Amino acid sequence: MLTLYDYLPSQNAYKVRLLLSQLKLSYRSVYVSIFEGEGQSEEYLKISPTGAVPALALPDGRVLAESNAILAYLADDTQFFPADRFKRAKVLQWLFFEGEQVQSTVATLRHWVLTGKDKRRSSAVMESKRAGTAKTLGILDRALASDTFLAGADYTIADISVFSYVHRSDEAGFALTDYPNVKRWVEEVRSQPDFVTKVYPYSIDPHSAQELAW
Ligand SMILES: N[C@@H](CCC(=O)N[C@@H](CS)C(=O)NCC(=O)O)C(=O)O
Repeated sequence: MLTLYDYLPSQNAYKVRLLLSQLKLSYRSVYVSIFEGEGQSEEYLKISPTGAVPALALPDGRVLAESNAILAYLADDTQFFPADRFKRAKVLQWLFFEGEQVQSTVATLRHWVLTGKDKRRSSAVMESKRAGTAKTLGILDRALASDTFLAGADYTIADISVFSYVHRSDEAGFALTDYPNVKRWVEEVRSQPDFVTKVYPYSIDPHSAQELAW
C-alpha cells in the first residue's frame, strides 16, 4: 500500500490527497508534526531530503518527495498527465511555475497570515510578498482567459497543483473576484469528480505559530 507522509494543514499535501482521491487509490497516512521539528529527524530526512511534507512511500519501500514530483509519478499513464510530448511539457511548465512562483508568494503569504507570522515580518518583506502574490494571480488570470484549464482543454495535475494554494488566496488577503478567470477556473476544478473539499486550518495544530527550522 502507498504511504503518504502528511501534515493536515499543508496544501502541498492536499494536492496529493486530491489526486489520490481522483485516481481512487487507497493509502495510509503518517502525520509529521513539522512545526515541532519532526521533519528534521534523522529518520524522516531519509524519506524527504528537505524534511518537508508531502512524501510518498511506494509499496516496495522506495520514497519520493516534492509534491509535484509525486503528482507526476502518480498521474503517469492517466488522463491527468497527457502522454503527448508537448502537452506533457505544458503540464510541467505549470508545475515548475507552481513550485517557484506560487509557493514563494501566495502560499507563503497565506501561511504567515494564518499563523500570525506576518506580525513578525518587516513591512518591506510583507510588501514584497503581496506584490509577488498580485503578480502570480495576474499571470494566472491572463493564462486562464483563453483556456479552460492551465494546460489547455483538459484538467491535469497542473490544475491540481496550482489550485491547492490559489483557491485559498482570500486567506492571504486577495479576493478572487479581482481575478475573474481564476475564479471561473476554481469552480471548474471544484466540479471535477472525486474532488476533495476538506481543507484543514492551521488552528488544529497548537505548534503552527512556531517558525520552521532552516
Ligand atoms: N517544494 C515542496 C514544498 C513542501 C513544503 O514546503 N512543505 C511544508 C508544508 S506545506 C513543510 O513540510 N515544511 C516543513 C519544512 O520545510 O521543514 C513541495 O512542493 O513539496
